[in-house]
Amino acid sequence: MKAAPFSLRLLTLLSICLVILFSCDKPTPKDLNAEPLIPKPTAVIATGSSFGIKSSTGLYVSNETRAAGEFLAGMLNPATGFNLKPELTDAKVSRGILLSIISDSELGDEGYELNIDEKLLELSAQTEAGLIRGIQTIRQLLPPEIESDTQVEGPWEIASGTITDIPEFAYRGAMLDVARHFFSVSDVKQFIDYLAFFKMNALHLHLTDDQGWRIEIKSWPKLTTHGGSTQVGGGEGGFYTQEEYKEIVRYAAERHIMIIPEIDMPGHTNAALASYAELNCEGNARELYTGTKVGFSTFCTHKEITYTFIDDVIRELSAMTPGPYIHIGGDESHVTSLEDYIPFVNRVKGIVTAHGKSMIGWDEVAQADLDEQSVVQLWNSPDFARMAVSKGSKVIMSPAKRAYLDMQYDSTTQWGLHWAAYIEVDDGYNWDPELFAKGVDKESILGVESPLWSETVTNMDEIEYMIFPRLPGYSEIGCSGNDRNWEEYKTRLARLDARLEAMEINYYRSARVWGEDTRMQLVDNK
Ligand code: IFG
Repeated sequence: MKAAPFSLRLLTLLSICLVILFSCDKPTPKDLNAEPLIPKPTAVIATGSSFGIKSSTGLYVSNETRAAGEFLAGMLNPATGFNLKPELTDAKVSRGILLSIISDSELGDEGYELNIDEKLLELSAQTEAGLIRGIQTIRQLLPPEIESDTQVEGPWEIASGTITDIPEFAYRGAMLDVARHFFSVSDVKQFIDYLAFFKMNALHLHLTDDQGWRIEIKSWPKLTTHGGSTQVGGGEGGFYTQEEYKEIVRYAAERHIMIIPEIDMPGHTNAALASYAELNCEGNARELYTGTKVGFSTFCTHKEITYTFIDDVIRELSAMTPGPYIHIGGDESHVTSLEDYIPFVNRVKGIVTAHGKSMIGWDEVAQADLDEQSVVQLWNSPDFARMAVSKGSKVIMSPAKRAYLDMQYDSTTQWGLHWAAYIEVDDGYNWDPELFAKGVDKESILGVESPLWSETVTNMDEIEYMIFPRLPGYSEIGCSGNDRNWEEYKTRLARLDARLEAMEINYYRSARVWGEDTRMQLVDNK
């Protein structure tokens, strides 16, 4: 058969190249409303197309948004293999990624707006914190492969449309008990990363208890050299030097997460009482304790040295804690008489405010003289929470039977306790902070915190098992208030599994979320 003339073959070849060229550049249609974002944003409008991030994509910032730009580039570059760098510009940007600070009082301190079309992805907020929250949404809008530390194939496409997102509660946190079992700085940083992913803004570190004192206090060194030398079960324990604590604070601040250090007192103080004989009423140092009982220890509230000690501790801690709060514990002081407990808390509150901080305490502290600066953390007694509200204090909602991450999912869970309740994933989600305690209404609620106590939790795998998949639900409660329902949320949570697996998270594959059958399927697929 006669070959087609050269010009026709050339024309055919050219048109094929053009088709390929344009088709690979044609943005993939995507539905922003179908993305399984957690927490659910306040408002999402999908426009059906997508924005593709490429090695050539410009990342444009101002002086105010440069740090957020660095953070975004740091999040994108490892998996994409791109070398995105924030570029200062005050020119009008019509293509690429643009981070802007705008004034829009609607957005408040942490709200943001994402405007995404085929050419431009613009993230705007009033503050850097708002930009950081929006960057977590960009992360969630990218495929799970974005979590890889090493380069993987793209494409890296983000569904187009607009997202406006304003968190409901000002305080959205979790607590890590590093006293019963000690966790390394890198474990704490990993925990912070998980909080940041879900737009939480507070990490409460339970630094001291009967079993361990975990923060170096230079004026009382034996607190850590002796009091930090063991833990539940008798292991070697550990502690954070002040430099290590400052590194944790820095790492958290980069993600706009405030650190709230807790020195639990007058109860839960055996580690300090074992370190310094003079802190004990009878003047003898106690033995170190590696069990899991509570309520058997107390500072000597009658001795002046106790308050000198507390002042030294709060002074050193406040100096390296930029956040507004110091948590003074106050829980389960079963061997401190109420007539001693109340003046003790009042005096410690005075010490905390003298060092420029506001006091948070577990709900028992509501029995003392509070003010509108003080914050009470409801864990066990709605009555105490109502007492706090009557004294003008705000309340952080951490009801043990709904929000304690150390509660077992059910009777078969290998780790955790169940004195308050078994908390399956839906139990942890199906409650409203503003309806939980009568008389503790929305305007009295500062926010929500889910504590992880570590009597039975010893490493990151076990931490992950207990917090995933419940932590995402607490972030949604904190961000979305009561505009939620389990049946809808469950479908988004179920789709988080690919992301959790990409992050190599050891999560509990709850049948409440993934059902029994898919569980079997998973086994078959392996
Ligand atoms: N209650 C104690 C914690 C811890 C916890 C375990 C509070 C405020 C039980 N106090 O919760 O120290 O032991 O679930």
